[in-house]
Amino acid sequence: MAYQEPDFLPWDGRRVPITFVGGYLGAGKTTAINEVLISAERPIAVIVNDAGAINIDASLIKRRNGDAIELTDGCVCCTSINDMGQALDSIRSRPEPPDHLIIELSGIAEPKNVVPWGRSAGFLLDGVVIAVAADQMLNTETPEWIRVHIESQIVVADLLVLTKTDLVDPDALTLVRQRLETLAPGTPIVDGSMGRREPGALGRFLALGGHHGRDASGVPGPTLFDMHQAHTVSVEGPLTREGLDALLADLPDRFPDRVIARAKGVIEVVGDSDQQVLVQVVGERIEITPLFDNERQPLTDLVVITVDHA
Ligand SMILES: Nc1nc2c(ncn2[C@@H]2O[C@H](COP(=O)(O)OP(=O)(O)OP(=O)(O)O)[C@@H](O)[C@H]2O)c(=O)[nH]1
Ligand SMILES: [Mg+2]
Ligand SMILES: [Zn+2]
Repeated sequence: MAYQEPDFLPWDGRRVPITFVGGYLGAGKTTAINEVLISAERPIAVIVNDAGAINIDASLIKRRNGDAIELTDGCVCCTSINDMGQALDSIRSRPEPPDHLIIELSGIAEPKNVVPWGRSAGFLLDGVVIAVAADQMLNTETPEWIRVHIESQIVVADLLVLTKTDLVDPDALTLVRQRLETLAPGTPIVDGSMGRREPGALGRFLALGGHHGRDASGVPGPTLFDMHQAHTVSVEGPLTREGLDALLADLPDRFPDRVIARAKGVIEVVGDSDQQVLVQVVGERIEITPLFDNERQPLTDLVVITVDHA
């Protein structure tokens, strides 16, 4: 049965502003949200939708903030719509409202499908932030249907956050900015990249002042969930660093007819000193980050999201 929204208003009619954060797989949504949480000095609730079977982003956010609700194994804009309703219900049933709610969408979500939730009982839509990875925009190998999807996310944005500008040269960056300006004329663009953040850029996440982004309903949306597949690659016991490198190097061979868009996991590496690492794969880039002892979290298998490049 479809989710039924309650018709009462909690909190004496006070409404909690919602910021949706979208952007393609691996664009840098969680990284930016964590940065916002670090600098915000008020209670912010977060809902994180991870398309794979394990919600690694939620644990990354809980490490910073503690107030994260997980929506795992599906996409809130299509396959897990009821889960979104239930997550909002659980916030709505709290005696005290949070000051703000940030909802990280899955990388394959069409933000225009979820924007109406921002207007449901007890909430108000503050706006839509879209993270855009500069290197992804310049990648000429991205299939057309993914490009169309990324562009339809950009169109609905109230704020565009450029990420990974550290990975591209200045001339290329100018091209990316021009492309964004053409797709979404007048939409503010800030550089939110690691190490290059414009002062105050991410603070704007919590002060968008309403949704003005274009309604993208005229843009045809492919059914993205069908084109992406989430897999779990089991990780047997702690690995040596060489074992981990080999596992990652062999990953593409496990999916012979598909291309890996994203993978992540928290894995124990044994060696001179045992350590947990966060493994992040975006396209061909692999990032392995050792976790400090106080960041230890439950180990996971590797969640891999592949796309059909045919
Ligand atoms: N060089 C560079 N790497 C970045 C930047 N922002 C994010 N990353 C890296 O990109 C990878 C993905 O970042 P996330 O923040 O997890 O991206 P996401 O959009 O939340 O990913 P999904 O939720 O899986 O779609 C991680 O390895 C980050 O460290 C940036 O500005 N520069
Ligand atoms: Mg994320
Ligand atoms: Zn969806």
